[in-house]
This record gives sequence, structure tokens and C-alpha cells, in this order.
Amino acid sequence: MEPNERIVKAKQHVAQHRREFSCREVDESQDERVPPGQHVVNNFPVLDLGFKPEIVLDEWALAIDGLVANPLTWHWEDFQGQPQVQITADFHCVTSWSMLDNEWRGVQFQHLLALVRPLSPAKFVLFESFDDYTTNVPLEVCDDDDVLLATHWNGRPLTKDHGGPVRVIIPKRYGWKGAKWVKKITFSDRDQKGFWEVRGYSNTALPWNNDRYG
Ligand SMILES: Nc1nc2c(c(=O)[nH]1)N[C@H]1C(S)=C(S)[C@@H](COP(=O)(O)O)O[C@H]1N2
Ligand SMILES: [Mo]
Repeated sequence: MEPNERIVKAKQHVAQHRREFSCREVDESQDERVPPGQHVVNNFPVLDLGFKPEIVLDEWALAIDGLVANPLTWHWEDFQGQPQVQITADFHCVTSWSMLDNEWRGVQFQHLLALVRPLSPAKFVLFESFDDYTTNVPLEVCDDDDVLLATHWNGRPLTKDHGGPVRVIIPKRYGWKGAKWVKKITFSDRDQKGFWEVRGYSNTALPWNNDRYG
């Protein structure tokens, strides 16, 4: 064997070993990380209504209105000027796949709450998207430090497939509660059901309770 070849072989061996070792480690701990009825995937599946809206950043706007003291509309530059955070969270889709340890970056929903200041009768939030998708979430569920208007996944801007430029992430609920391509957020005193909720999906959508259907 040429010396170079030997070095390459040795490196491959170490890489292989590391891979096996880390897989074993992940397998052992995954049971506790994965809610009932879910399995882990290592890719990022795409799920939507089959229509992916074309969004030009210059025309992008996110409107926040309803029962708030200070309704506002963010255009792309305004949105870019908001403080950003990064969180690590698991993602559970009701169709049974889960992705562990996603790094999401974006604007915290709690930052938005501080700006718009919901009025006291506001108990529910309705999200609407550029593909006309809707989903509803109680305000107290959105008022959590891991709920984001996300722009990045694992260090990269969200692709159109995954809801870029901005999608909602609510890690403690099934994935359908997080609207891709979000365009409007309305605060209300009544719970208006969204696209999947009117079609029989659970209103609470708690992965750890296996809470899929209403
Ligand atoms: N606008 C919009 N948001 C959506 C959906 C959709 O069809 N349209 N599907 C939901 C569902 S069921 C899931 S599991 C996730 C999927 O996100 P992904 O395609 O990035 O995996 O987006 C959610 N948000
Ligand atoms: Mo989903």
C-alpha cells in the first residue's frame, strides 16, 4: 500500500466507526425522544396542499390584526429588522414522521406579542398562508419561547418547499399547526377552525398525547 492510500484507509475506518457509534447512541435514546405512533426520519419531507406559492420578497407582507392594541404589517425590510433567535426542537408530523434536533432561526412569537399587545378578550390565533391554508391555535399556546416565525432551518434560509420566506413553528404541537408561507395572523375571542381542523384533525394536536383527531 502507498502511504497515501494507507492514510485514506485509516481515515475511512475512523469515519465508519464514528458513524456506527453515533447511530447506536442515537437509537438507544430515540425511544424517549419520539412520541407514540411516530418514527424518526433523516430527511425533511414536504407536506402541503400541492400548491407552493411563488413569493417575491419585495411584495411579501405579514399582517397582524384583530383584537390587538397595535395592529401592524411587516414588509420584508421591517421583518429583517426584528430581533432573531435560534432554537433547537423536534418536529412531529401527524402522518407519523418526526425529525429530531432541528435548528430553527427566526423572530420569536413573544416578540410579536410584545409589539401588537393582544387585548384581554383575545384568546385565539388564526394563521393564514399564501396558499390559502389556515390553522388555529390558542393564544396561550403561541405565547411560548419556542414558537417562531422561522426563516432558517439548520443554518439555511427556508426553501420555498418548506414554507419560505417565513413559516410558523410550534414545536410542542403537530406540524400542521405551523403555517408555511404565513401572510396573516388574526387575534380573536372565538376559535375559528383551520383547514385540517374542520376536516377532523384535533384542535389541540399534542404529539405526546397521540392527539391526532378531534
Ligand atoms: N401553508 C401551509 N402550511 C402548512 C401546510 C400546508 O399545506 N400549507 N401543511 C402543514 C403540515 S400537515 C405539515 S406536517 C407541515 C409540513 O412542513 P414541511 O413541508 O416543511 O415538512 O407544514 C404544515 N403547514
Ligand atoms: Mo402534517
